[in-house]
Amino acid sequence: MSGYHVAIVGATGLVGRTILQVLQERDFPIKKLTLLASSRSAGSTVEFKGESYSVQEATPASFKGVDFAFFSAGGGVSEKLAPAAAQSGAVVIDNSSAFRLDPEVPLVVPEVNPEDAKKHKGIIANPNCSTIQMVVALNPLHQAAGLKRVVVSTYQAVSGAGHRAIQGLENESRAVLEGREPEKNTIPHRGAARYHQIAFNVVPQIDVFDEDDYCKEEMKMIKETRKIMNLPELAITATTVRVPVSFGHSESVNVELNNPLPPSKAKEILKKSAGIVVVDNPSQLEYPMPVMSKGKDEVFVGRIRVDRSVPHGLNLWVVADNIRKGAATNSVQIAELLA
Ligand code: NAP
Ligand code: 3JN
Repeated sequence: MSGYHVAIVGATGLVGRTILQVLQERDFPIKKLTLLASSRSAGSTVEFKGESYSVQEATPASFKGVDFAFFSAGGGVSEKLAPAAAQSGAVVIDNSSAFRLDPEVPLVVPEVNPEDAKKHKGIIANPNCSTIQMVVALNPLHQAAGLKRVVVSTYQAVSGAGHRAIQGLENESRAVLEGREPEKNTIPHRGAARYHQIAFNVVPQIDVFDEDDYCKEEMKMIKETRKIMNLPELAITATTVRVPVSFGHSESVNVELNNPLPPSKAKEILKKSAGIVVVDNPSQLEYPMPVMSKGKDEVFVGRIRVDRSVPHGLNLWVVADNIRKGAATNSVQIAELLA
Protein backbone atom coordinates (compact mmCIF):
# COMPACT_ATOMS: atom_id res chain seq x y z
CA MET A 1 0.00 0.00 0.00
CA SER A 2 1.39 3.46 -0.88
CA GLY A 3 1.38 6.39 1.50
CA TYR A 4 2.94 7.26 4.83
CA HIS A 5 2.91 5.87 8.34
CA VAL A 6 1.50 8.78 10.34
CA ALA A 7 1.50 9.06 14.13
CA ILE A 8 -0.42 11.64 16.19
CA VAL A 9 0.67 12.35 19.75
CA GLY A 10 -2.27 13.98 21.53
CA ALA A 11 -4.77 12.25 19.24
CA THR A 12 -7.59 12.52 21.80
CA GLY A 13 -7.19 16.32 22.21
CA LEU A 14 -8.81 19.25 20.43
CA VAL A 15 -5.83 19.87 18.13
CA GLY A 16 -5.07 16.15 17.58
CA ARG A 17 -8.66 15.38 16.54
CA THR A 18 -8.66 18.38 14.21
CA ILE A 19 -5.38 17.18 12.64
CA LEU A 20 -7.16 13.88 11.90
CA GLN A 21 -10.08 15.74 10.36
CA VAL A 22 -7.79 17.88 8.18
CA LEU A 23 -5.73 14.83 7.09
CA GLN A 24 -8.98 13.20 6.00
CA GLU A 25 -10.35 16.29 4.23
CA ARG A 26 -7.10 16.88 2.33
CA ASP A 27 -6.74 13.17 1.54
CA PHE A 28 -3.19 13.02 2.92
CA PRO A 29 -1.72 9.68 1.74
CA ILE A 30 -1.77 7.44 4.83
CA LYS A 31 -0.91 3.74 4.79
CA LYS A 32 -0.80 3.32 8.57
CA LEU A 33 -2.07 5.45 11.44
CA THR A 34 -0.77 5.30 15.03
CA LEU A 35 -2.79 7.25 17.57
CA LEU A 36 -1.02 8.15 20.81
CA ALA A 37 -1.96 9.93 24.03
CA SER A 38 -1.28 9.56 27.75
CA SER A 39 -1.85 6.36 29.72
CA ARG A 40 -5.26 7.87 30.73
CA SER A 41 -6.61 7.38 27.20
CA ALA A 42 -4.79 4.16 26.30
CA GLY A 43 -7.36 1.67 25.00
CA SER A 44 -9.95 4.29 24.08
CA THR A 45 -10.90 4.61 20.41
CA VAL A 46 -10.88 7.46 17.89
CA GLU A 47 -12.58 7.39 14.46
CA PHE A 48 -10.76 8.08 11.20
CA LYS A 49 -12.40 7.63 7.78
CA GLY A 50 -15.16 5.55 9.36
CA GLU A 51 -12.74 3.16 11.07
CA SER A 52 -12.14 2.86 14.78
CA TYR A 53 -8.50 3.16 15.94
CA SER A 54 -7.29 2.16 19.37
CA VAL A 55 -5.26 4.82 21.21
CA GLN A 56 -1.92 3.74 22.70
CA GLU A 57 0.22 5.32 25.38
CA ALA A 58 2.98 7.42 23.78
CA THR A 59 6.48 6.19 24.67
CA PRO A 60 9.92 6.62 23.04
CA ALA A 61 9.36 3.23 21.35
CA SER A 62 6.10 4.32 19.66
CA PHE A 63 7.73 5.70 16.50
CA LYS A 64 9.29 2.68 14.78
CA GLY A 65 8.60 2.96 11.02
CA VAL A 66 6.72 6.27 11.43
CA ASP A 67 7.22 8.78 8.57
CA PHE A 68 5.38 11.80 10.00
CA ALA A 69 4.72 12.36 13.72
CA PHE A 70 2.34 15.21 14.58
CA PHE A 71 2.75 16.31 18.21
CA SER A 72 0.00 18.26 20.04
CA ALA A 73 0.28 17.14 23.67
CA GLY A 74 2.06 20.17 25.18
CA GLY A 75 5.69 21.21 25.41
CA GLY A 76 6.71 18.71 28.12
CA VAL A 77 5.62 15.72 26.03
CA SER A 78 7.34 17.15 22.94
CA GLU A 79 10.59 17.70 24.85
CA LYS A 80 10.45 14.13 26.12
CA LEU A 81 9.37 12.27 22.97
CA ALA A 82 10.03 14.37 19.84
CA PRO A 83 13.82 13.72 19.82
CA ALA A 84 13.14 9.96 20.11
CA ALA A 85 10.65 10.14 17.23
CA ALA A 86 13.15 12.04 15.07
CA GLN A 87 15.87 9.58 16.04
CA SER A 88 13.62 6.76 14.79
CA GLY A 89 13.49 8.46 11.38
CA ALA A 90 10.17 10.27 11.64
CA VAL A 91 9.72 13.90 10.62
CA VAL A 92 8.23 15.52 13.73
CA ILE A 93 5.78 18.40 13.21
CA ASP A 94 5.45 19.88 16.67
CA ASN A 95 2.55 22.12 17.70
CA SER A 96 4.05 23.11 21.05
CA SER A 97 6.42 25.97 21.83
CA ALA A 98 9.18 23.54 22.93
CA PHE A 99 11.43 23.94 19.87
CA ARG A 100 10.06 27.03 18.11
CA LEU A 101 12.99 29.30 18.89
CA ASP A 102 15.68 26.62 18.53
CA PRO A 103 17.95 27.82 15.69
CA GLU A 104 18.29 24.19 14.49
CA VAL A 105 14.50 23.83 14.11
CA PRO A 106 12.61 25.47 11.24
CA LEU A 107 9.47 27.40 12.27
CA VAL A 108 7.20 27.22 9.26
CA VAL A 109 4.09 28.86 7.84
CA PRO A 110 3.77 27.44 4.31
CA GLU A 111 2.43 30.71 2.82
CA VAL A 112 5.45 32.61 4.20
CA ASN A 113 8.62 30.49 4.48
CA PRO A 114 7.98 27.09 2.85
CA GLU A 115 11.66 26.78 1.89
CA ASP A 116 12.65 26.56 5.58
CA ALA A 117 10.80 23.24 5.97
CA LYS A 118 13.39 21.48 3.79
CA LYS A 119 16.21 22.49 6.19
CA HIS A 120 14.85 20.34 9.02
CA LYS A 121 16.97 17.89 11.01
CA GLY A 122 14.02 15.76 12.11
CA ILE A 123 11.86 18.37 13.87
CA ILE A 124 9.79 21.20 12.37
CA ALA A 125 7.92 23.56 14.67
CA ASN A 126 4.41 24.82 14.03
CA PRO A 127 4.12 28.42 15.27
CA ASN A 128 1.65 29.77 17.81
CA CYS A 129 -1.85 30.29 16.38
CA SER A 130 -1.84 34.08 16.88
CA THR A 131 1.50 34.36 15.08
CA ILE A 132 0.41 32.20 12.13
CA GLN A 133 -2.62 34.24 11.08
CA MET A 134 -0.74 37.53 11.52
CA VAL A 135 2.29 36.57 9.41
CA VAL A 136 0.07 35.21 6.61
CA ALA A 137 -1.41 38.74 6.36
CA LEU A 138 1.85 40.64 6.96
CA ASN A 139 4.08 38.81 4.49
CA PRO A 140 2.47 40.10 1.25
CA LEU A 141 2.60 43.67 2.61
CA HIS A 142 6.24 43.19 3.57
CA GLN A 143 7.06 41.87 0.08
CA ALA A 144 5.37 44.93 -1.46
CA ALA A 145 6.56 47.78 0.77
CA GLY A 146 8.85 46.53 3.57
CA LEU A 147 7.69 46.16 7.18
CA LYS A 148 9.02 48.79 9.57
CA ARG A 149 6.91 48.35 12.72
CA VAL A 150 3.95 46.23 13.86
CA VAL A 151 1.58 46.84 16.78
CA VAL A 152 -0.87 43.97 17.35
CA SER A 153 -3.70 43.45 19.83
CA THR A 154 -5.46 40.08 19.88
CA TYR A 155 -8.99 38.96 20.75
CA GLN A 156 -8.44 35.24 21.34
CA ALA A 157 -11.05 32.49 21.55
CA VAL A 158 -11.12 30.20 24.60
CA SER A 159 -10.50 27.10 22.44
CA GLY A 160 -6.85 28.19 22.40
CA ALA A 161 -6.77 27.15 26.05
CA GLY A 162 -8.03 23.62 25.23
CA HIS A 163 -11.24 21.67 25.37
CA ARG A 164 -11.79 22.40 29.10
CA ALA A 165 -11.88 26.14 28.46
CA ILE A 166 -14.67 25.83 25.86
CA GLN A 167 -16.70 23.90 28.43
CA GLY A 168 -15.71 26.49 31.05
CA LEU A 169 -17.07 29.39 28.95
CA GLU A 170 -20.36 27.52 28.41
CA ASN A 171 -20.75 26.68 32.12
CA GLU A 172 -19.86 30.19 33.27
CA SER A 173 -22.26 31.78 30.75
CA ARG A 174 -25.11 29.52 31.88
CA ALA A 175 -24.41 30.34 35.53
CA VAL A 176 -24.36 34.11 34.92
CA LEU A 177 -27.59 33.98 32.87
CA GLU A 178 -29.26 31.95 35.62
CA GLY A 179 -28.10 34.40 38.30
CA ARG A 180 -25.64 31.98 39.91
CA GLU A 181 -22.00 32.70 40.82
CA PRO A 182 -19.93 31.16 37.97
CA GLU A 183 -17.33 28.54 38.88
CA LYS A 184 -14.07 29.91 37.41
CA ASN A 185 -11.35 27.33 36.69
CA THR A 186 -9.84 27.74 33.22
CA ILE A 187 -8.72 31.34 32.47
CA PRO A 188 -6.04 32.79 32.36
CA HIS A 189 -4.32 29.38 32.18
CA ARG A 190 -4.22 25.91 33.70
CA GLY A 191 -2.64 25.97 37.17
CA ALA A 192 -2.95 29.76 37.60
CA ALA A 193 -2.70 31.16 41.15
CA ARG A 194 -6.20 32.63 40.64
CA TYR A 195 -8.85 32.28 37.97
CA HIS A 196 -10.92 35.02 36.30
CA GLN A 197 -14.43 34.94 34.91
CA ILE A 198 -14.39 34.77 31.10
CA ALA A 199 -18.16 34.78 30.44
CA PHE A 200 -19.27 38.37 29.66
CA ASN A 201 -15.71 39.51 30.38
CA VAL A 202 -12.34 40.21 28.69
CA VAL A 203 -9.06 39.04 30.23
CA PRO A 204 -5.82 40.77 29.15
CA GLN A 205 -3.56 37.81 29.91
CA ILE A 206 -2.74 34.72 27.85
CA ASP A 207 -0.29 32.21 29.30
CA VAL A 208 2.02 33.12 32.21
CA PHE A 209 3.79 36.46 32.69
CA ASP A 210 7.28 36.74 31.22
CA GLU A 211 9.96 39.43 30.82
CA ASP A 212 8.99 43.15 31.24
CA ASP A 213 5.46 42.17 32.36
CA TYR A 214 4.60 40.85 28.91
CA CYS A 215 2.68 37.60 28.97
CA LYS A 216 4.24 34.64 27.23
CA GLU A 217 1.77 34.68 24.33
CA GLU A 218 2.91 38.26 23.57
CA MET A 219 6.57 37.23 23.60
CA LYS A 220 5.77 34.23 21.39
CA MET A 221 4.16 36.52 18.81
CA ILE A 222 7.13 38.91 18.85
CA LYS A 223 9.93 36.32 18.69
CA GLU A 224 8.20 33.87 16.33
CA THR A 225 7.27 36.62 13.83
CA ARG A 226 10.89 37.77 13.66
CA LYS A 227 12.08 34.19 13.05
CA ILE A 228 9.46 33.19 10.43
CA MET A 229 9.81 36.42 8.45
CA ASN A 230 13.59 36.41 8.83
CA LEU A 231 13.46 39.95 10.24
CA PRO A 232 15.45 39.61 13.48
CA GLU A 233 15.36 43.37 14.15
CA LEU A 234 11.67 43.95 13.35
CA ALA A 235 10.06 46.52 15.68
CA ILE A 236 6.98 44.71 16.97
CA THR A 237 4.86 44.80 20.11
CA ALA A 238 1.81 42.78 21.15
CA THR A 239 -1.05 42.75 23.65
CA THR A 240 -2.86 39.41 23.86
CA VAL A 241 -6.38 39.23 25.24
CA ARG A 242 -8.86 36.40 25.89
CA VAL A 243 -12.47 37.10 24.88
CA PRO A 244 -15.64 35.04 25.41
CA VAL A 245 -15.65 33.47 21.93
CA SER A 246 -15.40 29.69 21.41
CA PHE A 247 -13.52 29.49 18.08
CA GLY A 248 -11.64 32.07 15.98
CA HIS A 249 -8.93 34.51 17.00
CA SER A 250 -9.22 38.15 15.85
CA GLU A 251 -6.36 40.65 15.67
CA SER A 252 -6.12 44.39 15.24
CA VAL A 253 -2.83 44.86 13.38
CA ASN A 254 -1.25 48.30 12.93
CA VAL A 255 1.55 48.33 10.39
CA GLU A 256 4.15 50.94 9.49
CA LEU A 257 5.81 50.28 6.13
CA ASN A 258 9.09 51.54 4.67
CA ASN A 259 7.44 52.60 1.41
CA PRO A 260 4.03 53.94 0.41
CA LEU A 261 1.23 51.38 -0.08
CA PRO A 262 -2.26 52.82 -0.46
CA PRO A 263 -5.05 50.71 1.12
CA SER A 264 -6.55 50.01 -2.34
CA LYS A 265 -3.22 48.51 -3.48
CA ALA A 266 -2.82 46.59 -0.19
CA LYS A 267 -6.30 45.12 -0.72
CA GLU A 268 -5.44 44.09 -4.27
CA ILE A 269 -2.21 42.41 -3.10
CA LEU A 270 -3.90 40.60 -0.20
CA LYS A 271 -6.72 39.36 -2.47
CA LYS A 272 -4.14 37.67 -4.71
CA SER A 273 -2.16 36.14 -1.82
CA ALA A 274 -2.30 32.42 -0.97
CA GLY A 275 -4.43 31.48 2.01
CA ILE A 276 -6.11 34.89 2.38
CA VAL A 277 -9.73 35.92 1.87
CA VAL A 278 -10.35 39.66 1.89
CA VAL A 279 -13.71 40.60 3.42
CA ASP A 280 -13.77 44.39 3.35
CA ASN A 281 -16.95 46.12 2.32
CA PRO A 282 -17.79 48.77 4.90
CA SER A 283 -20.81 50.08 2.96
CA GLN A 284 -22.40 46.62 3.33
CA LEU A 285 -21.14 46.20 6.94
CA GLU A 286 -18.92 43.33 5.76
CA TYR A 287 -15.72 42.50 7.64
CA PRO A 288 -14.13 39.34 9.09
CA MET A 289 -15.59 37.89 12.29
CA PRO A 290 -14.75 34.71 14.23
CA VAL A 291 -18.10 33.05 13.40
CA MET A 292 -17.30 33.15 9.68
CA SER A 293 -13.84 31.63 10.21
CA LYS A 294 -15.03 28.52 12.12
CA GLY A 295 -14.05 25.34 10.29
CA LYS A 296 -12.21 27.30 7.56
CA ASP A 297 -8.53 27.14 6.62
CA GLU A 298 -8.08 30.66 5.27
CA VAL A 299 -7.03 33.82 7.05
CA PHE A 300 -9.71 36.51 6.69
CA VAL A 301 -8.54 40.14 6.36
CA GLY A 302 -10.64 43.30 6.40
CA ARG A 303 -10.96 46.87 7.75
CA ILE A 304 -7.93 47.67 5.57
CA ARG A 305 -7.44 51.40 5.95
CA VAL A 306 -4.85 54.12 6.17
CA ASP A 307 -3.23 55.10 9.49
CA ARG A 308 -2.38 58.77 8.98
CA SER A 309 -0.66 59.05 12.38
CA VAL A 310 2.61 57.68 10.91
CA PRO A 311 4.26 57.69 7.45
CA HIS A 312 3.04 54.71 5.35
CA GLY A 313 0.70 53.38 8.04
CA LEU A 314 -2.05 50.79 7.59
CA ASN A 315 -4.60 49.19 9.91
CA LEU A 316 -5.92 45.65 9.37
CA TRP A 317 -8.35 43.29 11.10
CA VAL A 318 -7.24 39.66 10.80
CA VAL A 319 -9.36 36.62 11.76
CA ALA A 320 -8.76 32.85 11.51
CA ASP A 321 -9.92 29.58 13.05
CA ASN A 322 -7.20 29.15 15.69
CA ILE A 323 -7.52 25.38 15.86
CA ARG A 324 -7.45 24.87 12.06
CA LYS A 325 -5.08 27.38 10.36
CA GLY A 326 -3.64 28.24 13.78
CA ALA A 327 -2.68 24.63 14.54
CA ALA A 328 -3.99 21.57 12.63
CA THR A 329 -4.17 22.85 9.05
CA ASN A 330 -0.80 24.58 9.22
CA SER A 331 0.78 21.33 10.53
CA VAL A 332 -0.75 19.24 7.74
CA GLN A 333 0.34 21.83 5.14
CA ILE A 334 3.91 21.48 6.48
CA ALA A 335 3.72 17.70 5.98
CA GLU A 336 2.39 18.27 2.46
CA LEU A 337 5.49 20.37 1.66
CA LEU A 338 7.64 17.31 2.40
CA ALA A 339 5.34 14.50 1.22
P1 NAP B 1 -6.24 19.13 24.88
O1 NAP B 1 -7.56 19.13 24.18
O2 NAP B 1 -6.23 19.28 26.35
O3 NAP B 1 -5.47 17.74 24.50
C1 NAP B 1 -4.26 17.38 25.05
C2 NAP B 1 -3.78 16.10 24.40
O4 NAP B 1 -2.46 15.79 24.91
C3 NAP B 1 -4.66 14.90 24.72
O5 NAP B 1 -4.69 14.04 23.63
C4 NAP B 1 -3.91 14.25 25.89
O6 NAP B 1 -4.15 12.87 26.02
C5 NAP B 1 -2.48 14.45 25.41
N1 NAP B 1 -1.54 14.28 26.50
C6 NAP B 1 -1.53 14.91 27.69
N2 NAP B 1 -0.51 14.45 28.45
C7 NAP B 1 0.14 13.51 27.72
C8 NAP B 1 1.26 12.67 27.96
N3 NAP B 1 1.94 12.71 29.10
N4 NAP B 1 1.64 11.83 26.97
C9 NAP B 1 0.97 11.78 25.80
N5 NAP B 1 -0.12 12.55 25.53
C10 NAP B 1 -0.53 13.40 26.48
O7 NAP B 1 -5.29 20.25 24.34
P2 NAP B 1 -5.21 20.86 22.86
O8 NAP B 1 -6.03 22.07 22.80
O9 NAP B 1 -5.41 19.78 21.85
O10 NAP B 1 -3.68 21.35 22.83
C11 NAP B 1 -2.62 20.44 22.92
C12 NAP B 1 -1.30 21.15 22.72
O11 NAP B 1 -1.23 21.64 21.39
C13 NAP B 1 -1.08 22.38 23.62
O12 NAP B 1 -0.55 22.02 24.88
C14 NAP B 1 -0.13 23.19 22.81
O13 NAP B 1 1.21 22.79 23.03
C15 NAP B 1 -0.53 22.86 21.37
N6 NAP B 1 -1.40 23.92 20.83
C16 NAP B 1 -0.85 24.73 19.93
C17 NAP B 1 -1.58 25.74 19.41
C18 NAP B 1 -0.94 26.67 18.46
O14 NAP B 1 -0.99 27.83 18.71
N7 NAP B 1 -0.30 26.20 17.41
C19 NAP B 1 -2.90 25.95 19.75
C20 NAP B 1 -3.48 25.09 20.67
C21 NAP B 1 -2.69 24.07 21.21
P3 NAP B 1 -5.15 12.26 27.13
O15 NAP B 1 -6.49 12.11 26.45
O16 NAP B 1 -4.54 10.94 27.44
O17 NAP B 1 -5.17 13.20 28.29
O1 3JN C 1 -4.15 30.42 24.12
C1 3JN C 1 -4.18 30.39 22.89
O2 3JN C 1 -5.07 30.95 22.24
C2 3JN C 1 -3.12 29.66 22.16
C3 3JN C 1 -2.43 28.71 23.04
C4 3JN C 1 -1.45 27.93 22.63
C5 3JN C 1 -0.75 27.05 23.56
C6 3JN C 1 -1.44 26.50 24.64
C7 3JN C 1 -0.75 25.70 25.55
C8 3JN C 1 0.60 25.46 25.41
C9 3JN C 1 0.61 26.77 23.38
C10 3JN C 1 1.29 27.28 22.16
O3 3JN C 1 1.10 26.65 21.13
O4 3JN C 1 2.03 28.26 22.20
C11 3JN C 1 1.29 26.00 24.33
C12 3JN C 1 2.75 25.74 24.23
O5 3JN C 1 3.52 26.57 24.69
O6 3JN C 1 3.10 24.72 23.68
